[in-house]
Amino acid sequence: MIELYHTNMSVCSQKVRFALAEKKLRWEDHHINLQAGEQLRPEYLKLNPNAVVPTLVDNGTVIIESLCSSPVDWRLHTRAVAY
Ligand SMILES: N[C@@H](CCC(=O)N[C@@H](CS)C(=O)NCC(=O)O)C(=O)O
Repeated sequence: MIELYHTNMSVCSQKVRFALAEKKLRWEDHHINLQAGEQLRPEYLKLNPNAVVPTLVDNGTVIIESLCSSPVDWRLHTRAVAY
């Protein structure tokens, strides 16, 4: 299951939503309210220590850079980075 932590008024988040829509992938929505400082909550910082959105979690693999999830298949990319 893909989970996306994002916010509406974020171009970085929008790029990932576009990629997910393009790939016709279903995802679980976790809205982060930046104005309320939700990106600074300890549980979110465990996922993304940079305290920014988006954060994509794909079956336990955490991706915190939007560029890694839009132009390429992040599953392949993650494997490429790992080696
Ligand atoms: N390089 C990161 C940058 C992410 C980023 O800067 N996100 C902004 C929104 S577009 C953010 O979360 N800002 C939170 C803040 O400034 O507190 C990416 O592309 O994923």
